[in-house]
Amino acid sequence: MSLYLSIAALLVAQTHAAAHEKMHHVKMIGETKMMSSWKAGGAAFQPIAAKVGEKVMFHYNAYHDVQKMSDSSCGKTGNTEMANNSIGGGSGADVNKYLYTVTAADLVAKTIYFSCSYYPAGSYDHCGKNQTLTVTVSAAATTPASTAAPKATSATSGAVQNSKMPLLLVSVAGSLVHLLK
Ligand SMILES: [Cu+2]
Repeated sequence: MSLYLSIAALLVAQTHAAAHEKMHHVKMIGETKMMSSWKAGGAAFQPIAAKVGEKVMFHYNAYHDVQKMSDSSCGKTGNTEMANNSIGGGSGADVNKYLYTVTAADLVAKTIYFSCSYYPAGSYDHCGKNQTLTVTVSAAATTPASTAAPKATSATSGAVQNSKMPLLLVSVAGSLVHLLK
């Protein structure tokens, strides 16, 4: 029972966190703008601390991609391509934009790593040229019960009212029958 409640609470917390959509912008050390281009050869990227459900935004041109790395090394195998070099959605020179959402599995891993498989694709040359990002993951913020609870409560009470409705009708009908006698 308590396990189910915990899972339910976790789901509510995640839904709530997702609604706020806190965004982390990938940024190089020393960068003063909101974000940096996701690219190689510049300063190292600042590590990001993110909660489950929060998002990490990458902006990059056609010479990069977004790989979720299997570990902190630049190994070429076991990585997952999250976005390729032509997903679009970006602006200006950075034609690509990718939003990564931190997952519950990432919380288990505690720290996740991103890099780029270019150039050329699959060489991971950029990984050795500072195009790496470390994200440390923590649990979604616990929210006051008052913010999340009303929906569940109203849904429950609605169901209860609906189930009581036939009984109410029967008792009203019974009263009418009694009056008519
Ligand atoms: Cu790259």
